[in-house]
Amino acid sequence: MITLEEYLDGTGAEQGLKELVLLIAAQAIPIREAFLTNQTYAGTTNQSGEEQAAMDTWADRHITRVLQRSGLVREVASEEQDEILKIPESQGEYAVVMDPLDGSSLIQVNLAVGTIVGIYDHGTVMQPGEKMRAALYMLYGPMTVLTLTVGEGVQIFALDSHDRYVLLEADVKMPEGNLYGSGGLRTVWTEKHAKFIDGCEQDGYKLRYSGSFVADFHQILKYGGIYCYPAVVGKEKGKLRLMFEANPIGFIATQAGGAICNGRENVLTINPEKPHQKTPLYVGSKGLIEKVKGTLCT
Ligand code: FBP
Repeated sequence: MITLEEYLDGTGAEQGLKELVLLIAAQAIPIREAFLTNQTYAGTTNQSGEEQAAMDTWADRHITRVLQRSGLVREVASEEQDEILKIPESQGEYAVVMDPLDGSSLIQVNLAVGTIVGIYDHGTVMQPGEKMRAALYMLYGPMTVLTLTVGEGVQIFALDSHDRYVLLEADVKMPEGNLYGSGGLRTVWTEKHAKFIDGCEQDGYKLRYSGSFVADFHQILKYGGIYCYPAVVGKEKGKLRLMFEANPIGFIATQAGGAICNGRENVLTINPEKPHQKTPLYVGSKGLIEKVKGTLCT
């Protein structure tokens, strides 16, 4: 089986980017080990006012420390840190955005959660998603899976018994499938979003919504369909963060032939104004994203 290193050596990725991807991917091992002793809540809240799980802050501190010491990264922006961390002493040219532990409300019930990462060059995180150099997520499920793009399609790797990433699936293409999931309570959905979901249900789509964006997206990547966290009444910006969640996942979806929008436009073209800004989010099979725009824009 092809290893992650061998795959990266076969791409056009420069040495620094290869090292950074390998370094970040390797953190799945200590993160997995930390679940056992970090089952509670940290007693603090993040910039979005959400209670932080102990694993949110553990993973955030751990990955930030590793990136600081790498000499490869000049800026880090995290869902669990209020401000962008600048590393002026670093010679590196990369900037990293991350959701250190997505789906943290599922940790205590042992369902799949993950780490979402986006990598930019030119040393700043305040760039549209389409400018990313690479994006990845580590999914902690029955297997530890790494889904990666360095701008040359999407590859899925799995950690083997020797803690090496081996290629599980190459050049993944997102099919036009029939799975759907939507966040937000139906009672506060907009009329147009409800109409879109009703249409999916009438067409026999199957509901898949676990409470973990990264786990739900991985199903959509493999089987096709759509994940939605819409604008709702009283929360017109939705819940998920543009820089830490929407952009890295949207970059991967687009590289796999899928698409992402906020109901009107491609999220990856949006210039971020502030690190923790939120966006309504629809990501999935291209045909379904066109249907979303067709429904929400009329
Ligand atoms: P975090 O766990 O990183 O805060 O992510 C947000 C999230 O948990 C997504 O993973 C998930 O899809 C969504 O929020 C669930 O929201 P809700 O509980 O409102 O359905």
